Amino acid sequence: MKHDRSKALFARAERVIVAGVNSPVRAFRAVGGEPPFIARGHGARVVDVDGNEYIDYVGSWGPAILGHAHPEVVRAVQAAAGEGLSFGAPTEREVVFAELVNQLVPSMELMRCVSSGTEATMSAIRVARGFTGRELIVKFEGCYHGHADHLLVKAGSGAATFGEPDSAGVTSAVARTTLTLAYNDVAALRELVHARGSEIAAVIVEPVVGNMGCVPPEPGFLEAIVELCKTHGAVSIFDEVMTGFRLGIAGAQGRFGLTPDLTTLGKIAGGGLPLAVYGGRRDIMSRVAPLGPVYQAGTLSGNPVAVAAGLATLSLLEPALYEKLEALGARLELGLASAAAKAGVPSCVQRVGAMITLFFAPGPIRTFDDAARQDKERFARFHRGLVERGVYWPASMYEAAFLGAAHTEADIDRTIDAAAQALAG
Ligand code: HOZ
Repeated sequence: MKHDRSKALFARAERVIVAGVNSPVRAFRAVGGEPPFIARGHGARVVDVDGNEYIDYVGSWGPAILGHAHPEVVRAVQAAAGEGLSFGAPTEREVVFAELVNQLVPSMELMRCVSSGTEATMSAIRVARGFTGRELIVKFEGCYHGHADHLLVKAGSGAATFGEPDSAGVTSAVARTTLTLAYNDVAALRELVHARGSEIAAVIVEPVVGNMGCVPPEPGFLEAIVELCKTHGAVSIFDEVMTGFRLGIAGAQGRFGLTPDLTTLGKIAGGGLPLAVYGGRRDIMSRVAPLGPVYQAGTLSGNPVAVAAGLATLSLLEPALYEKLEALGARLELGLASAAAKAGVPSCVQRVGAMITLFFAPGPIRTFDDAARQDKERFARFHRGLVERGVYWPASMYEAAFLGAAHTEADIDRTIDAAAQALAG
């Protein structure tokens, strides 16, 4: 595979963009080598500027559930763009979009559109604090909720990838208001909430973690969060930026039959454009300005082109899609597990629906500490082996891979072959 044009672009990029990329894991520093620069994507494939084609399991880190450049989404975006890019005023499509989100995720009685997952989680925390009049928030180690200061504490994703789970630049006063616990540790959660429940504004969680690899909740964990928050007057927040519309049409909360107080959505909700949503209980969301004193605003919030992409995407989601993703996911899970076993690599595969991770450590992986025990070098070799064989896989052992509607059984089988070779190498 030739990468001349990517290499030249990366050299130019490094001179003017931090590490040559606009989001850390894209730099490939955790896996060695340099990132291919993507020229275009169609369906389940991306093509780099040197003409190399890859089966894509990054899927823009989640949004691309329908595959890249889905014609109906592209048409909707083009039509909306032709009518004007941004007005900073309400538009009809925002209403239709919010009504659809409410219909698909009924816990979101009242909501606000923002432009990124970070904004959604940051705003959800603020409204939880404004509603309860309390300061503390509880998060779980290895969960990543965007890069707002109070959420960059024991964070997963790129923060964990580069050994900075507690980012520099976050004041100790802010960090002290975030209490952290191990994911899946119901006993510790119970103990903390019993001791300090009257100070806790919110408990925020990725209902299935994607930002330390794919880590499912154990039975009773999410239930305990919702229940304990209810009992102690705190706000439960399901951060479904990654899981929303991915693990089912009603996200993780639909899959597990739970009703959090607040939910954050992004990625698929925006169909590939910058759009995210936070919302939930009417009494809580009624604290947001101008109904209440919690301020949040944005020039590009509910941007008409982004809403058009989100609306077109959500309108195309149907039960058959999730059945297909489940079947493809099971095929990939089985194939990766048996390839790793044949190669004698200590590992385990964890999957929930269309989110999957091959961990380079024996399972089960239940917590961030488990995920951190992986063989980093082996993962890096595996990643390079996949990319060389035309499989575009997340460049961090802390990021889940994603399947989409455009993947085929033949893609999965090719990926398993590539993985078997990469694991043997
Ligand atoms: N933190 C994002 C995934 N969990 C990565 C975003 C990106 O690099 O685009």
